Amino acid sequence: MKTVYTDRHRLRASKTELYGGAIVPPFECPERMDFVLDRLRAVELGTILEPDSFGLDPVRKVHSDDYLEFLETCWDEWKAAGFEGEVIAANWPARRMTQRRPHHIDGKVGYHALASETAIDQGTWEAAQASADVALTAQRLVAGGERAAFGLCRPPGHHAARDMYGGYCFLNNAAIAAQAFLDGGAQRVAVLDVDFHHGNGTQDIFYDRSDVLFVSLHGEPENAFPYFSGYADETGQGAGEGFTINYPLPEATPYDRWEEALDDACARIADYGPDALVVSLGVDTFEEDPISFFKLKTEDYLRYGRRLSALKMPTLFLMEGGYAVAQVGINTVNVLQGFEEG
Ligand code: OKP
Ligand code: ZN
Repeated sequence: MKTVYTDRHRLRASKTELYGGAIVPPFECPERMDFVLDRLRAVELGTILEPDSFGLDPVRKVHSDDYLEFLETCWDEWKAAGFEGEVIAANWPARRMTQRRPHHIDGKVGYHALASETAIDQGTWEAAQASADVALTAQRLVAGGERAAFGLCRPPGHHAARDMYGGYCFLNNAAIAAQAFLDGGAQRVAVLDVDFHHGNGTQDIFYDRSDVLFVSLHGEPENAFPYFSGYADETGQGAGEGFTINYPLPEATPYDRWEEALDDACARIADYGPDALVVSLGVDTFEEDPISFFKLKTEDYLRYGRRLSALKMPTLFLMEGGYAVAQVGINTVNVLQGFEEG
């Protein structure tokens, strides 16, 4: 399997994350990619290619213009306002308040943020665009006939909604790639999100549509970020009713229980009969992940990679989360190796 990757992810080098009331070094750090690359090379999974540049046209299909304009200009506006630190949201259009977009950057940040842990630094916008280019380049390989490809995206994407960033995500790589399959002639695309966290952004983007089936296994929202999305009764709306499927799972979920949900998810995906499958591949389901609460072990990633292979669908894997940094490589690549064995 080919991998698409660029060092430009290093431009996202935020130094701050708001965590438990303290400012800490971000869990979502550049070193994560080094471990994945090392493992890809160690097992000789396949060629590692640079992405091509696709520009913003495919991005505009899933994100709003005012949001993209915000991402492009927020760092300069923040500095021009005289703020010393990185861009962090501190104000929200909360319940019963107006949803009008403010002019001052301190207000605009809150308008476009869905959480405050994620700080924006100078290179974030360029890195986010590079990450989308990685996804689109890998998507083109699969659309062009490869059985599977891996987009080693950083920053991740699945929390990014049509007009909101947060949860370490800015552009929704999986949604951009799913839309690119459709625009290339696919009739239906399935997105399977196996990251520990609910892919609220991907759900948001496709919630009222039937041409993308969104299926997610994740920590139950009562107890896990993003807290306000991911319940089993969120099933889509309008033409999209029935095309969102959520499997919220409790604390300490072991592999066998997780695999039951995966089997059900796979059956639903098979029934849908998509032309392509996009996998939001986060490995923060790992038992040693510092911010998550499932109990998957390293060998379990091989097992579910084989399970995904049995779907026999053109498959695009896109990197999402995983914060047990030294094990992110082996766990991620185990899924891809299991898939190739399957
Ligand atoms: C991004 B991705 C944990 C706080 C978590 C944000 C998590 C973002 C995860 N107590 N805050 O889905 O891996
Ligand atoms: Zn996650």
